Amino acid sequence: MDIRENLDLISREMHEALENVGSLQELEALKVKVLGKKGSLTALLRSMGQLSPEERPKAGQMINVAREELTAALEEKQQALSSAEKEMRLKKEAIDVTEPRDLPLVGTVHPTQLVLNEVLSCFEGLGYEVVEGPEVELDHYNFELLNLPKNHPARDAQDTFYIDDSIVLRTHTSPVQARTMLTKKPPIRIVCPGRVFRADEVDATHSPVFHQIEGLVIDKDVSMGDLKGTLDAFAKRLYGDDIEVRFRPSFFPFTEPSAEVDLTCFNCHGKGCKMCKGTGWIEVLGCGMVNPKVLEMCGIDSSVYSGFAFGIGLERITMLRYGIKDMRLLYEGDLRFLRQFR
Ligand code: 2NL
Repeated sequence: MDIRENLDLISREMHEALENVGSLQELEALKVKVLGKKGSLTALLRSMGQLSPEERPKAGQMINVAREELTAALEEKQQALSSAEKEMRLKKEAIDVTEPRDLPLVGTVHPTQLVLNEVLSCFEGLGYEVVEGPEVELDHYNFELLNLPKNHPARDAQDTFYIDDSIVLRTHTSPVQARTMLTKKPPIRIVCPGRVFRADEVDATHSPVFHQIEGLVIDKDVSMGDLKGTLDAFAKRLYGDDIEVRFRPSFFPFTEPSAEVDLTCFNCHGKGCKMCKGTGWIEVLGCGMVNPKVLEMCGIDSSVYSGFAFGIGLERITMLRYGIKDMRLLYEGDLRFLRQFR
């Protein structure tokens, strides 16, 4: 067989084999079989030594042309295979962005925080500043400056968590106001929200940890009328324009006179229902004119200045606002409860 026939045979065989090659691996094997060191075309090239010197250039040229043609065919197949493989991989890895999925978990604002935000923005609108202070307090700020002398029942160990003789967990946020009076000159208009602690049992209306918002205004000529007008604005802003406030005389050591404040029952609007126990009124806070003794102990001249103060139980007004019957729901973190406040 001469070179021409051999080349045609090798070429035909390779083209046939190429048709059936299905992977890059198979293609590589075919390449080795034809063009490799022991490949058929390489063998043909080696056999040229048996030809006469006159025949060699022609044969060499033919083999080279064939080699180029076969290499190009292999190359072309390789391109086709690798782009097919890439396409397959892309198809397999494609993400269907329209596929339905579980909704992401989104948190909600706690009802106590919702009500706190409302109360704070109401008082901020009236020109008050929000002030916070430490939860662990000196007896001096928590009791002494507020006219709660050493033998007062509110200081009994059963109500107060003592850290030691002179340090307590604050039982109200009043020490924040006392600290402000000691460091700032009047006029003072502040609201002090925060956690407070009392050695109480846990039940539907009590918790040893709860939240208060206290307010304090000190200026010249501050009157009980200013206090009533302020709380009236607060009540209407939070519960609606048809809500009224009612003062009942009361007693606190840090205010004189003192009052407990009722609002028109927002459930029955004054008609009388289960929520207000038939009275048409709901008690929401305590207040009064700051006791001159307290002003003096906090460095404010009570012959020049007067002031009012009030204390709101945040959990209580939150429960009233949303009709929550058991305070424990506010602390337990049950998602079925919390998710209702979207
Ligand atoms: C209540 C009663 C009240 C105050 C808190 C206060 C603070 C200073 C001076 C005078 Cl620094 N008073 N705070 C006054 C009256 C009542 O809270 O039953 N809260 C739930």
